[in-house]
Order: sequence, then structure tokens, then C-alpha cells
Amino acid sequence: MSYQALAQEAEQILRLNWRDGFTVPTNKLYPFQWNWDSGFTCLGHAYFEPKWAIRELNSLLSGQWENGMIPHIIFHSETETSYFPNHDFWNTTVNAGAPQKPKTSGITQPPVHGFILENLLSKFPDDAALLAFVKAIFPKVVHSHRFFYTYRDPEREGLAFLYHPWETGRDNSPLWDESNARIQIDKSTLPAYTRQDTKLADKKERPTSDQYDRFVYMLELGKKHQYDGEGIFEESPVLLQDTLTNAILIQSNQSLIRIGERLGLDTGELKEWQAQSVKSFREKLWNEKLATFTCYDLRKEAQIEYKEIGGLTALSAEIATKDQANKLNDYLNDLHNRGYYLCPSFDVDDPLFDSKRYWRGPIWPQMNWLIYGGLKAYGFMDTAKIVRGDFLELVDKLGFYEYFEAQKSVAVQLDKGYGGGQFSWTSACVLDLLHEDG
Ligand code: 9WN
Repeated sequence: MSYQALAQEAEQILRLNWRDGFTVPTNKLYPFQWNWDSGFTCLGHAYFEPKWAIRELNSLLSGQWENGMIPHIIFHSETETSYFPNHDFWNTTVNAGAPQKPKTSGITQPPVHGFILENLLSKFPDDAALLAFVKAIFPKVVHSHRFFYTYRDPEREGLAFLYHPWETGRDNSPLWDESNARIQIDKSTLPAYTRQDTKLADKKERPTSDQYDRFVYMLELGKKHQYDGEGIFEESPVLLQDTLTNAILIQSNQSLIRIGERLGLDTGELKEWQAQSVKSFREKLWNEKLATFTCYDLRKEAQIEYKEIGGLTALSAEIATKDQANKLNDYLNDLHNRGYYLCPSFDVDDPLFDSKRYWRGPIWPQMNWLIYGGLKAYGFMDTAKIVRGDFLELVDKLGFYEYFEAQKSVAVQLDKGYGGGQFSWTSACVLDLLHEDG
């Protein structure tokens, strides 16, 4: 397919997934607005309906809680029943600061919106409507960061913890396996539920039922503590300082600082958070033996020693030193030379690698977009080109799917990608990366 045809299809999909004010990640599998998806989706709107980006973010922020949290799902429809868990199951009325309408989930997702705003401003630097919008929502986005520093960092380390795997955006990554194993599921007390996802996507490409039991268990634990109570930190068997979420928080802090300085807005608090977060990320999460950044298990008080995609986001957030960045770049080049598409979501040499199953191996569009930017920032132009080219090749060959096979020898035998089709962030990342040099 020519680049022009790819761009046309990307735009068609984003128009198809637009719901007069926000975008669904894909038509059936995910019928509401998702937090970090909507941020990435704005990158695509910028190329054909820039005003949609403003509406998209306004819709997302209509679900913000008084404590600052931007929920991971905004249920703009209360009658849609094709997704589990729906708004009733979350029952966010347990927290007085949750909005009555729209209904939302009770957990969050990686805070991409600061750097998405900066990206939009770089595309339309003098657009008066965009500038006014950015000024108006700046305090709300800062407040969403304050949520992480207030409710998710009780020891004031500058590193936010997550307790629900859905919050990292990479739900069933092996990262969670050891913590998940601490949860004793008692079917007689776990609320009854019916999954909808496996009716709409291939079971082999989705999390297992054991993992879903744990997703529900953790949801109930959050609910018991009004979703922001101190009891979560005290009681949760799963407490993880995630590389990706903290790197994205740092990247967005930096974008907000630059925006604030340009527009004359207060950046004092952001600068304080940022200094501490960058320091702690570097000191606590780097693993010399694995030559990557790793997540930290607060219950076990140890790093989770896996090479996985979160470690690479230290490039996009420009946290890595030059030496650390060189090591991450070497790792990616080695994978490329061994016949893998970049960037697999999990260590291809680990027995837990599963090239089909969601966050246990496949390639994810928005991750390639992030890592492409990070490689460029460090001057690794050749690797950046591979990351961009691999993603565009996968979409061209296998369609606008949610995620993709990482092994070239397997991908060549396939006629489609994995998970949901006609996917919004895939389309948005295609549009944005097509405008970069090849
Ligand atoms: C749960 C929407 C979301 C993404 C996540 C991805 C997947 C949801 C699910 O889909 O998670 O939030 O039901 O599997 O893991 O990153 O935001 O695209």
C-alpha cells in the first residue's frame, strides 16, 4: 500500500471510531473512552480535524475526580453492555469525589496528556483556540499529576505505585505474575462476572481467566477503600512502581514545565516533583546486570528482573544517561539482527515470552511511537528508522490492529494482526509517523 493509501485508511478509521466528542479505541471490543488511548488518538486528529483533539481531551477531563485522578475508562454510555466491567461493576459512588456523570472506572492509566499537549502545540504553535484551551486545562492536567504524588507515593519517593494491572496499560505482562500469585482467589467470595472480550477477540490473544479473576479481585480491593484510601497501600498484595507509568509521568512533567514557561503559568510544584522523580527513577530502577530499567515490587522490596518494554520508555522520557541509552540501543539492534520486529513488549529469550498474547510479547503501536521519539532524542537515528519502518510495515501487511506478531518468521505467515481491528491509536500513530522522515 502506498503511504497515501495508508494515511487515507488511518483517517477513515479515526472517523469511524469518533463518537461526536470522543474516540473509542475500536468499535466493539472497547466501546468507551480510554484514558491513554485518547491522548495518542489526538496525534491523529491533528492531521485532519484538529478541533477534535480539543473535544477529545475535554471529554476525557469531564470524568476527572476531585482528587485529580483521570480514570482509565469514561463510560459515556450507561446502556452499552458489551464490555466487562461496566460502570455498575465499578460502582464509583463509594468515592464522594467521583463524578455522577459521566460514570467512570475507579483506577487510572499512564498520564500521557502533558506531552500530547506539547506535541499539539508544536504542530499549531500560534493557533489561538489551542492556546486558550491549553491554558484552560493546564491546571487540570497538573492536578492529575498531583493525584499520583499525593495518593500513590506515600513514602514521598517521587515514584508512583500502581495496584491494578490495568493501570499500567499492559495488563497481563509477566511483570505481574509474581504479585498475582500472592492473591488467593476464593470463588465463593469473588463476585460473579462474565467476560465479554473473549467473545470479540481470539482467546489465545487475551489474558487468561486466572488473570481476570485477579483483575476482579484487585478491583474489589480498590472499591473497598473508595479507590483512593490509604488502605490500598496497606493491604494490596500487588504494589508496583512501574517504569512506563513513571517515565510517562516524568515526560509529561517536563512538557508541562516547558508549556508553563512559555505561557507564563506556575511550574513550581511540577519542578519539585520532577527533580525527585528523575533522581529516584535513575537510582532505584536501573538494573546493571540486565542493562535496562526495571519495575519495583514494593511488597517484595525488590526489582522485578525482566527485560520488557517499560524499561525502554526511559528513552522517551530522556531519563537514561548516555551510557544507559547506548545499552538500550544495543539491545534493540541485537533484536533487529536476530529477526524480530521492534519493539517486542517482553524479553524474547525468556520462557514467559508469548508472541501472541497481548502484553507478553507482541509489538504495540503506541510503544513504537514513544520509543521512536526517545531514540531520536538520543541521536540514534538508524534504530529510530527501524522502529518506525517496522511498525509501518506491520500495519501495511497485517492491517490496523491493536498489536502485532514480533517474530518476522511467524508474521510472514499471517494475514492479520492481533486483538481488535480498525484500532484508533494504531491509526493515529501511523498518521504521525508517516509525517516523520523515513
Ligand atoms: C483494560 C484500550 C485498552 C488499553 C490498554 C490495553 C487494553 C483493557 C482491556 O485496552 O486494556 O483497560 O479490557 O483489556 O491493555 O493498554 O488502554 O485500548
